[in-house]
Amino acid sequence: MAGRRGALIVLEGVDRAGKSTQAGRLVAALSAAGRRAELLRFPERSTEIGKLLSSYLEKKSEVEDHSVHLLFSANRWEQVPLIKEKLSQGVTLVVDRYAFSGVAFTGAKELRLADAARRGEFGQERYEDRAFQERALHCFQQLMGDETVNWKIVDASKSIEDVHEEILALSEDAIRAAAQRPLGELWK
Ligand code: NYM
Ligand code: MG
Repeated sequence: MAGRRGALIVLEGVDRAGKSTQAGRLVAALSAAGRRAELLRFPERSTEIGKLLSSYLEKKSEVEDHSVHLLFSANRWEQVPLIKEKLSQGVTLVVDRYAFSGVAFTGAKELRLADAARRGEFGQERYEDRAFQERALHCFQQLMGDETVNWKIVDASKSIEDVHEEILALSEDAIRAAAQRPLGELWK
């Protein structure tokens, strides 16, 4: 149908939850079903701001906490014209992290919980330890109280295939619902 806008589908969660795997699977499945769907991710490391963020995350540089928070935000703002254009053209965007990660990961720095020494199977980047991730999860749980955001909670401990089927069904609903509503504003 002409004039139908795309849906903005954001996958959020702590590191190692499987978001990137699921985002890729979702775009492939939507495309196979004849939907126009594209993948975005934040941080988008390819831009100049993204390169600063990548270096910070890889612990190759230090950036003051407030300043790096704003760089993450700027990294989203620089993609907003593209996001709006795609959505209004009817392309559904599957986004691997968005502003909620921005709040949760900065918020995790401000929570002073006891640091657990145990390490899980995280990578080597900044923030990738169990104690930090637990604080980020706590922040995500608080953000899910925001009723202006249409949150759907998916249990990421199930198999890749089961999680995929669940996300795909939720996304089909979201795409249908989005087509009935004009583009709004989401915080960045
Ligand atoms: N991250 C991501 C932030 O701290 N703030 C943000 O605004 C965003 C979008 O970047 N540990 C953190 C969360 C992740 C890290 O993300 C890198 P990824 O998805 O592993 O590339
Ligand atoms: Mg990561």
